[in-house]
Amino acid sequence: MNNLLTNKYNRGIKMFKYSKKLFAFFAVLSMIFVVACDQQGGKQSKGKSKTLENTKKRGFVRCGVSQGLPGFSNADASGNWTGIDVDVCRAVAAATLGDATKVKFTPLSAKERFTALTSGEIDILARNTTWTLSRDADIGLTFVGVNFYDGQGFMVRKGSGIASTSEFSNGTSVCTNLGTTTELNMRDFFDSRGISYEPVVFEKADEVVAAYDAGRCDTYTTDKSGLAAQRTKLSAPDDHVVLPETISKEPLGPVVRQGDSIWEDIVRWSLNTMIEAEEYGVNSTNADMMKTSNNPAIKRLVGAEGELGAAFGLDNDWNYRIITQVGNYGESYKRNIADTGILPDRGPNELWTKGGILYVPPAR
Ligand SMILES: N[C@@H](CCC(=O)N[C@@H](CS)C(=O)NCC(=O)O)C(=O)O
Repeated sequence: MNNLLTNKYNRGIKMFKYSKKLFAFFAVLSMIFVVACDQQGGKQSKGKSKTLENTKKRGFVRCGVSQGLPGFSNADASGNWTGIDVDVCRAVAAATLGDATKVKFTPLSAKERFTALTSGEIDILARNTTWTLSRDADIGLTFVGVNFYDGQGFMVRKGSGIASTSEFSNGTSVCTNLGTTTELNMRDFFDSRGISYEPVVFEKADEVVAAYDAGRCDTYTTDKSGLAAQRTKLSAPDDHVVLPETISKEPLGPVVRQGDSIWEDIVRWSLNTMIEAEEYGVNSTNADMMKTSNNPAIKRLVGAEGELGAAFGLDNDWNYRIITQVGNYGESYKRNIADTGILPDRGPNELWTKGGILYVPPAR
């Protein structure tokens, strides 16, 4: 009996010693973990971003754009890119490299665009891309905001006599782009109405335009901004009309790879700066003067107050450079979309203070 007790006692002591060691082991492990996490946190807040470091080393921002969509991203005969999507990349170049011209644009089809970003060929995708749940969540991508609120529509020949999508009949042939939300919405639209249709789908937008122009389909469907832009490329633009219905929501915005939250923030706040600058009436010509404004929100926007760049590892003039070199959102919209006759009316892309839905969190 005594022996039994002694044995039990000895085992108890052993267990106690063992669990003390185990406890010490886990305590040390969790301390290492805490320190590591803390360093990670420290690194993040000091603005260490691999993408930013590589961009600085390389000397230019790598930006994926469309293969040519007037108003959004379009190259002229000498290879100069313009458009509101182009301006997002220029804003990031102004913020990070001090020069809005330091951007390499890679034209991508709708099908190619996401792989170009996830494979590391580009660091920003600014290509009239719709923010959807599956794109945002499933494929290693993160949408940083919206630079154009759009919706899908249909264009027809005026001679067809069709004035509304309710007049589409069985067997309607529809031209559109491969790898787009457009394709999916088109299917939902016709299927839910029980109308049979014939998709005529191409990878390149120019092939879609050419097919529609040549009469290979009854209607052309894409984002309404896309229809307005592509209409200018048709042989007789005035012979075509965009139907009034909008069949989907297409919030278009820049996208980055998942996993570099500082780079994500830089792109997000570069876009936000352009929008907030318009809200506060700060533009490319008055930004200098605004440095002495008595409104602290304006002073922060032009780098005269606060230290907003520090969180990204940027200097304090990052936002001032965006505004002076690229302009505010309104200037970009006017230059690229309104003055070019694509969509003179801002519609939902007006500021929230003027009846639109453009609303960004405050820069403070
Ligand atoms: N917003 C839609 C459609 C994007 C899209 O690729 N649209 C075509 C038709 S407007 C286009 O951009 N074409 C220009 C090009 O491919 O260069 C999406 O994200 O899927």
